[in-house]
Amino acid sequence: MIAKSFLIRVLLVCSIISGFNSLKAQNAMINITARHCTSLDGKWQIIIDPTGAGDWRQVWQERKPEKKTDFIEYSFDGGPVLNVPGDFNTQMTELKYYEGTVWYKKSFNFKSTGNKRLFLHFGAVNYLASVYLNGNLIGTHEGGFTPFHFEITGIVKSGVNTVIVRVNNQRQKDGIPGLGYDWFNYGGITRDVNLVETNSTFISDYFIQLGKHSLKEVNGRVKLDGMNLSQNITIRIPELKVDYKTRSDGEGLSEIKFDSYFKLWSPENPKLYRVIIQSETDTIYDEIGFRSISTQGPKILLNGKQIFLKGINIHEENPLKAARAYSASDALTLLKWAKELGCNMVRLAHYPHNENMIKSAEKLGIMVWDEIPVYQQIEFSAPGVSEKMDLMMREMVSRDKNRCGVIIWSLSNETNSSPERDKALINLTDKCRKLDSTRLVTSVINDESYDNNFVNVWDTLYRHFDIISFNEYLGWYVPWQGKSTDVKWKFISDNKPVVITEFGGEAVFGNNIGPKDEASSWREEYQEQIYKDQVAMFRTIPNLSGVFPWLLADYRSSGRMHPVYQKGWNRKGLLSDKGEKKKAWYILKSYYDTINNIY
Ligand code: GCB
Repeated sequence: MIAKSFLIRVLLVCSIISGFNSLKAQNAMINITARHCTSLDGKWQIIIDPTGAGDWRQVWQERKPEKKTDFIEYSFDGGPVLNVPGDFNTQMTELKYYEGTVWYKKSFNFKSTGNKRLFLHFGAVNYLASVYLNGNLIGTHEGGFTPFHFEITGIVKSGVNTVIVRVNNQRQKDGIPGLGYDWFNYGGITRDVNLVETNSTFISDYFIQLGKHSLKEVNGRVKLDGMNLSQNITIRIPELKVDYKTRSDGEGLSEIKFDSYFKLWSPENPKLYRVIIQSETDTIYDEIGFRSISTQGPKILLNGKQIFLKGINIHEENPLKAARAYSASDALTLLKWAKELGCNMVRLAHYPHNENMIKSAEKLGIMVWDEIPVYQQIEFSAPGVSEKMDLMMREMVSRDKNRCGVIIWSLSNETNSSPERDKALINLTDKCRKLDSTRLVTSVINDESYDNNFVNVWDTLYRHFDIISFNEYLGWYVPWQGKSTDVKWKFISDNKPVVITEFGGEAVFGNNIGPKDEASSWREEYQEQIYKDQVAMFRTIPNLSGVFPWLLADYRSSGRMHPVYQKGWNRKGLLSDKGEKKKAWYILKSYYDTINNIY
């Protein structure tokens, strides 16, 4: 008896696992802002499942007792509810540090409106998602920070439908990120859920941006999905009197190429145009900006003119709420701070943030560094890892490629040097360039050496990237070996722009106990001195084209365990968790105020 029930459980778990291989999310772009959507945000019922019992009890069947002798050892009814979007950890005290499975349930009413198609779209679920509709698995997705959807045309029924999602945020050795990372592992359905309705043939993808090195030629594409693939396609920009016409081929693909005199997007003039993309069976409205981004030897050029990236790193967390940031108002809280600091760019570390961040940054004139969570200890040679990296890159590019504010795709951060890593990242970089040849592509590395006040940025991987982007913690993890103004540098190439993507140190706002010049006092003065030294050092770096301090605000990270100073927070913020400005804030701000870009 025991053996039999064990076997049934094994079979069930196997069928769930094999589901992961066969029902992957469709990752073509569906631009939900431009479409007829029904939001499934709001209260979802949940079951917390720390042991995974829900898998073999088949929670997705949502069985109810039928006979007097029946009892079912789970139920959504009578249980807790959580808000979607939002992380689960900060919504219930018992989930504070939870890393495991939570089952989510939501019912919706559906009334068929003829010959339409319907998609179930998730902005992001951290980390594994298995999605069931009316008791059947419709698909799975791995990766916590990018959107995915499943078509449910024909499976959705008239009347009440039920979606159940198994969400699991357990760290995976072969996951992306892997087991260790320095941010809080917020789990759950963290971004919006929508039902997206389309016509039977619809515009499934479009890319409308200036071609590389051009200030007036749009070079893009439109893709249709459905049965009626060969159609007349029109791109209109009423403000510019653009009315471009073409036709899609038998595969539903059309190349887009036209000229216009654009007011180019820049931090000083973040101009967006209303663009209408039309086929015979579909119309999409978007707000699109036009700019060019390129490098010329050691310079970064925005619209053909040299620009210095006055950056700041940001995690997707609202420190004032100590929770995952997801809303437009969370985005504005963070981005207005960046603006106040004098930044023209944000590095959205270390994973694609929600679309509110990208869109608000673009409107505020802030350039964006978009990154996938290929972070530190990734198992590059483990089966499936390359495919996961590839998928995340595609999902990021697919979602953000029409956002001109995004100027850099970053494909990894601080991975350990090895032949497997090099092969995987070179491959990924090539694939990314094939998808989008218009932006800069890089990876962040920190394996430079530092001896006798001499920094050697040697990694040959940089040869494959558009910029040399590296992290250095001189004055914090690595003590200075001489005067900051005397640091000497050697780079693997003298003909590429150099960008420092992280530097900084920790300090507790308002702490005034202990010597000012000792790191272990966690005083603001120590962090302030790091910033003074770093700013002085920047003048020694040839081809420096931008800096990104680590980071805007203190953020939660369970590995930061000092009981007095950290309390589960990484304190390298220029702002405290209450939004108070530390002394180092003013050092950076006055440095940025002295840099006058033409823009
Ligand atoms: C780094 C990582 C960043 C960390 C930071 C730190 O190099 O890229 O994710 O959080 O250092 O605070 O140590």
